Amino acid sequence: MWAFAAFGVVSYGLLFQSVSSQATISYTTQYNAPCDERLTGDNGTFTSPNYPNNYPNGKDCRYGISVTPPKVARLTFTDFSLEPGYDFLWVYDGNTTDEAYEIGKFDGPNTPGPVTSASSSMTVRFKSDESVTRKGFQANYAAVDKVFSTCDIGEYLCADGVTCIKAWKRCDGNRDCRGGDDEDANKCAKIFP
Ligand SMILES: [Ca+2]
Ligand SMILES: [Ca+2]
Repeated sequence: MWAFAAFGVVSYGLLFQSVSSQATISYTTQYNAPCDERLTGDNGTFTSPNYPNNYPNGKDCRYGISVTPPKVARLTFTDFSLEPGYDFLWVYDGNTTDEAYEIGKFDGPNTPGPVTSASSSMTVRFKSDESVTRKGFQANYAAVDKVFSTCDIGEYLCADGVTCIKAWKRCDGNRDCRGGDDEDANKCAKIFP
């Protein structure tokens, strides 16, 4: 009898937890629905919310792009106008918004040049603040072949295969490569035994 009662309380507790977390997830999804996008084709187009009309205030949108490996993604802006200094668009290499993987940050009225990832995925984040809006942006992406860099003498090629840094920046305590492989503890130990 007591054992059953206790079981009933536990299972009720679990049920309640799972219902409330589902409610949280669907609320979040709905809130971000007009804004977050997953783009999984090998090419596509996306825009800021409401484009070609002005974007709303207080938006924080993620566009997750994945192309077929070993291809990488090249992003090309066809229109661009954000409030300078307050509304921003960031581009990251990979499925992340970690600043170590940032490959572009843009604002203002000028259309940025193309941005290419080093991996098969790319994340674009667009954030507007609480006042003043502009038209926003329209962008295309396409799967392209990765072009590996050949670094000059005196440079180090990062693990992404495309970024060259000055050789003296290797193992100097600052993360200069995307992801920070220039500071890899094992490799640095070999250079300075
Ligand atoms: Ca703004
Ligand atoms: Ca470094």
